[in-house]
Amino acid sequence: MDARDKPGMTENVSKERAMNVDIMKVDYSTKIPNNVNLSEDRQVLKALEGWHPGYIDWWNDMGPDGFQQSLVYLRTAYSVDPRGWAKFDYVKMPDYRWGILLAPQEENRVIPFGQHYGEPAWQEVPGEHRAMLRRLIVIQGDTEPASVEQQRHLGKTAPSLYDLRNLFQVNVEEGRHLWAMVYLLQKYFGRDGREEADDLLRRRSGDADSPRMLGAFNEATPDWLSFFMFTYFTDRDGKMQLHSLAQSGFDPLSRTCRFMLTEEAHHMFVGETGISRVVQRTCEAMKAAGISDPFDVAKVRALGVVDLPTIQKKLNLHYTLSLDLFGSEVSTNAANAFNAGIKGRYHETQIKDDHRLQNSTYPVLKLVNGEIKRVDEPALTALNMRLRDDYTQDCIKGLLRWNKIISLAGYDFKLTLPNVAFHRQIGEFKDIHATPDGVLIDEATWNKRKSEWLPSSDDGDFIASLMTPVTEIGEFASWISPPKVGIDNKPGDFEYVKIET
Ligand code: BYC
Repeated sequence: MDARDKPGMTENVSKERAMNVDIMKVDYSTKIPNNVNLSEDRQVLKALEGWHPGYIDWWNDMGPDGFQQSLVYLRTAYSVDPRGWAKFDYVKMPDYRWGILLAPQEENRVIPFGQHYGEPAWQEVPGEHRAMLRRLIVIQGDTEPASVEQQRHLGKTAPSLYDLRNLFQVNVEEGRHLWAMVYLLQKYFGRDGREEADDLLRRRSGDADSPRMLGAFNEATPDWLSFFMFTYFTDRDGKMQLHSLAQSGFDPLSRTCRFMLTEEAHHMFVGETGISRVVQRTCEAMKAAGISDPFDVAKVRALGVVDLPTIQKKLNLHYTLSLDLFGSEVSTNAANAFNAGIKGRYHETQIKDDHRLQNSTYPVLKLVNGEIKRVDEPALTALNMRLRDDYTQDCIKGLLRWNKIISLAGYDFKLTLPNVAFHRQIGEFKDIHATPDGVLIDEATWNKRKSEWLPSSDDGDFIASLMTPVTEIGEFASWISPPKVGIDNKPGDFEYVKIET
């Protein structure tokens, strides 16, 4: 069906879209919108059309629980021009135009790192790196539907229509990111790729027999505070990994990831502003009630807001689950992917070095004689650690904003990132226990004290008790402030989701 047949697609939108078809070649005339000339690529079109019904079945089974017939004010990508690429309109989620959109091809692009440094970027899969490339694309693809599965029940407890809409926006775009990886698998990896694409619809987050591939994507997202933490911390791992893959010598992967990053920014915005709004509301409620001690958890909770120590515990959990997503600090997989020209560093082209890393070192945090120390390792094998360090730097920005809200409210409380040795399941610190300050402790102490640092079941029960849905237009739950600005600059009383009755 043509996009213009969709409800609310105005003539202006169609005209603008037509112009962009010229510039950026986005074709909405096929069932699968795309800017990769799918209508000329019969074999891939057939493979994707064959995969489509399974995707829709997956969406119906594992996508948002309920609300499938509601009209949601969603943005849809109509172009890949960073200056203007999306249009907002009411769409029923199953009618969302999931498409294949690659950033424009850079003329004469060369491989920016590794043993092929300076050679022309590949437009086809290099035979010797096929298996490695496929594995990374499959891992990337696997995370996208996993997050939708993790979040599927959250619509039932949304704190407002604004938040409900943001959840669904994130969900449909993660679905599109799955399409992006499936396109690469089906176009460039033949039969293996088609099988992998089918398996992406078969695995399920948290399933005992067929789980998703990476740890954090099998964890529950039990409530909206977790959702905001996930979109802040785990989507930010997505940002870092997509940046690294956007450097890839395999040009179609690079172009796909570049466009995905455009969409990803909103997901992290949802997380950052979501946590800001929770912190803001808590501080306002404490102030209004004359509470001067933010650690007086019982008194704060009685106000119907989330106390700051519990916010810290949630942060500890989601940050450390996300750190695990970077793999081991010292990794030959990472070195091989870099050498091969498949996966680069964050902002690779802006780094001033030889981009081959044959002789350089990088300081890695390791356990040496029972102490956490920085040890120089070959930079090539330390690439996961380096990316994780870049990630931590990026995470800190949000904490500065949240802490500013707390200090402006007059409270002596600081949210902090825990030490990287705390609560780890992957890498150098997976077999030890440490406090959030990085002090090594034995198992008995860990078991006794862990509920001081990570959400306990009581904390979970309290947060769950706050999660009553608010669906009145312009209203918000007691535990979260309204946003400063609306989506697409809409006013506070805008009906972001027209819930079917
Ligand atoms: N859980 O050498 P190692 C996103 C495995 S998020 C389970 O230490 P490597 C998104 C590893 O696979 C971004 N297994 O690490 C966010 C390997 O297994 P094999 C997703 C793990 O390979 C929110 C073994 O341990 N994209 O987009 O250098 C919403 C030894 O591995 C884990 C990517 O991750 C784990 N946490 O790096 C929606 C990019 N960590 O091969 C979406 C693609 C490691 O021995 N993936 N293992 O069986 C990669 O670049 C790499 O695979 C990793 C691991 C960074 C994940």
